[in-house]
Amino acid sequence: MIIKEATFVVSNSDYRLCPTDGKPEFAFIGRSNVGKSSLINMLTGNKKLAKTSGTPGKTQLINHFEINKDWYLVDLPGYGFAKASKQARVKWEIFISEYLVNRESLMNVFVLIDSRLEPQQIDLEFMNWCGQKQIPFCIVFTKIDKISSSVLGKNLAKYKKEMLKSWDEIPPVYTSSSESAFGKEKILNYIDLINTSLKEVNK
Ligand SMILES: Nc1nc2c(ncn2[C@@H]2O[C@H](COP(=O)(O)OP(=O)(O)O)[C@@H](O)[C@H]2O)c(=O)[nH]1
Ligand SMILES: [Mg+2]
Repeated sequence: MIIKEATFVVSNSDYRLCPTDGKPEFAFIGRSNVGKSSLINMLTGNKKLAKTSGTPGKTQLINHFEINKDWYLVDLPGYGFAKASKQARVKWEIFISEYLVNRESLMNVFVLIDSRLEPQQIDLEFMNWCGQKQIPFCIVFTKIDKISSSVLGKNLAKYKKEMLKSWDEIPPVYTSSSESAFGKEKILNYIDLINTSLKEVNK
């Protein structure tokens, strides 16, 4: 799939105020600084679309980007940044969980995980929560340009082992680099597959 057009539409903290045209959407979530905004920019080939930052916790809202006038990419605020107050964290949990649970046009969540790290409790807990709520998700291991392929292989194996403690099956797994655009085609193909099957169903 080729992205010809990517436009910022709206930012807000209430899923009820998100676009109401029912076009399918795909959201990106993960720890603050994991590379969500960079991945959206890499996928769309527009470095300025989603604001990226060296300072964790900058994206505080649900941001909708319309793609090819046909579907949405959604940039979500990051979880788990140490500097946020408990109050801010609770507020985050409420509006994001409301969005994830209630948003009917949400087709898939891409859970981003820093490929350099050992399995993190917060990511495992979030994925378990998605499982409980029956929210479909894939994993994207980000920033693979920063490690060797052998370390990447080891880290992926550790993650899979950890996940198999609570899951019968591992969800689809992708690896990405926003620097080299590695992973772009596979991730876009996955989105395209879902969009195409939706169109078949709605014919
Ligand atoms: N080397 C490298 N740096 C990345 C990659 N993705 C993101 N970054 C950097 O990581 C930092 C956080 O990225 P950002 O997209 O703002 O993360 P977000 O908070 O999850 O949206 C920025 O300094 C990015 O340039 C990647 O694939 N490779
Ligand atoms: Mg961001």
